[in-house]
Amino acid sequence: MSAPLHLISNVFARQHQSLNGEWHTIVDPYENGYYDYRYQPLAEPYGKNKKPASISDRIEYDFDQSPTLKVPGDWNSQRLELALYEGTVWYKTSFRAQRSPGRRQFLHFGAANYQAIVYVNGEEVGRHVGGFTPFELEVSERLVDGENVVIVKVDDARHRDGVPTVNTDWYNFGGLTRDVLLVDVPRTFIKDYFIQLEQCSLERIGGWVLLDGPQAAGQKVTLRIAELGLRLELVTDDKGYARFSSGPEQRSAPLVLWSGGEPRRYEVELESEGDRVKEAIGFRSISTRGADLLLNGQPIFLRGISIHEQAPRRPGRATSRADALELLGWAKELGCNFVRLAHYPHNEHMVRAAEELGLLVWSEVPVYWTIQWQNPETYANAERQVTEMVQRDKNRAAVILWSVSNETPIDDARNRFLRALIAKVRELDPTRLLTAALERHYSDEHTQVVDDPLGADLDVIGVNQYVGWYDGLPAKCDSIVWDVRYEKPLVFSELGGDAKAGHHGPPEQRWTEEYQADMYRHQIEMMRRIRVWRGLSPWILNDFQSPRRPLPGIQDGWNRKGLVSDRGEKKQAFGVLQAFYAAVARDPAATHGGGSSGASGAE
Ligand code: GCB
Repeated sequence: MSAPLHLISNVFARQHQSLNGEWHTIVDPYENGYYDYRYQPLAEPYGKNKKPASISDRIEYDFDQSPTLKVPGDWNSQRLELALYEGTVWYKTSFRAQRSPGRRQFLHFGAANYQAIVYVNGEEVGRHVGGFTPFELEVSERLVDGENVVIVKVDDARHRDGVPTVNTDWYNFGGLTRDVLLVDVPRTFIKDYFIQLEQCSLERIGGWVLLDGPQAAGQKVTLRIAELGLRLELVTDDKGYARFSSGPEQRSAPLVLWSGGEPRRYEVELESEGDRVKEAIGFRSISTRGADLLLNGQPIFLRGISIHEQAPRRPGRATSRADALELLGWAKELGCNFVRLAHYPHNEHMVRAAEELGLLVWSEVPVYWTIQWQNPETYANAERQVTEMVQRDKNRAAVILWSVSNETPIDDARNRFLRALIAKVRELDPTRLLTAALERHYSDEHTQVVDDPLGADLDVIGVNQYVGWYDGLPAKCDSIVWDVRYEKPLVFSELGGDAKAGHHGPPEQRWTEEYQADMYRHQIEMMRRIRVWRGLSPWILNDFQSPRRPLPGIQDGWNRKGLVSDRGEKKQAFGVLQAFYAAVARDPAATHGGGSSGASGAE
């Protein structure tokens, strides 16, 4: 087994220099850069004692003459000729640094899609695979006083054995798509911490703090939450961990739990002998009882929406806090208390903004459709991505569900793969619930069965279904009976259909707003008949780019299942779902028709 992976917790709160901005770039479809000292300025590699090793080394590129791309950002939406490019782009920037014996420096990449190789001052410092999770590389020994050069080879070629694999219903945006920082910390520093309510407890705050560096063992660490009058003196073990578990007797003020109605967070302060970090952290519990989902011990119904990391009202990836606030603002307007961040971990701004706004979060990894279940490297890749996802967001009260997969056809190899992944997540984080977006099948013309064997391993059963779109017309919903074989909360993680905003016609006419709205009405009535139904995240908040969607005049490269168009217009179905969510918020019994009891109470 590999050593546990730890990222620097709360990286934006550390002393850092942002490396965001315009980076010089060379587009390199033939991977030429490897032969040219990684496109270093010529003065560098040929410096005093170095000679070019071969003729190919003499190719004379001057990186600083090359055009720039904005970081964070995808290259596809920034330069027309790169719209459909898949391959290597070399990125370069420089920054000034001052070395100090008491400090360490790490390069932090929020994400690079899909593979990255990072060079600092001409030497490789590390690599990363996986397009949606952060990675960090220590560069303390590589930096020089004054000007330093970072070059990153980013390659977004799709691979059959990758996670995701070659076929996805979203755009393969390449590049340094998230923030890049140079983080500066003391030699021994507070690297990581996990501070949440303990599993199933409404009172006990527990977790661990991890120091990293030569003095990590046997150090005193103080944990303070001033507003609760809580102060704990901890001591790290020989691996640098200090574990704790603290009950109400150690606090002088009552704990207000985080919830959608009141997204209360406390300033938690950690102090070691040489370091200090603060973070606003919320405390809530999430659990299940039979088919009920309990937030802080109270039944809750998830009024959700699925969201891709598609920029609002423009092509390209969403990258900023402003994008996150706009997307989540629409979700709030819709009446949501829950968002499914599909189909991969979204940027950190999104999760933090959701937490501030009181939105519960489903977070997932791109184990999507049919990846190579039998391939140990594919598994290692997926496990690493899931680990990085949990590592980054484990202190976010908003995150209640980790999802391990989306629409993966049942077979033994797939079951083994996903069970191993589930076990890994449970080991990393015992406080949250596990789910997956499963498939369902018909046992007869009118009966949909949910009996995927993976359901036994999950806490919440996610199901994707498209009755009324890929599966018949909207009225088909009226005759469907759901046979759900698990006494667990059922969440419809997808349902929906396409409509081009502004395209009108009778409700029977596909691609019109009327059709989509009508389908939502029938869907809602169908779901209200299911006893174990505890939430939904229809597909999807806003139209998103996908090369699988070429229909001229309608799709034009966009999946049109958004309730909001690519230009920010709300379609009729937005209003239908909004009205249902308003009814549920007023009266929790509105989730169920025909006398079955719904979830009540908690926000
Ligand atoms: C699905 C997938 C999602 C697609 C969606 C669609 O089942 O999970 O990624 O985008 O259907 O629009 O077909």
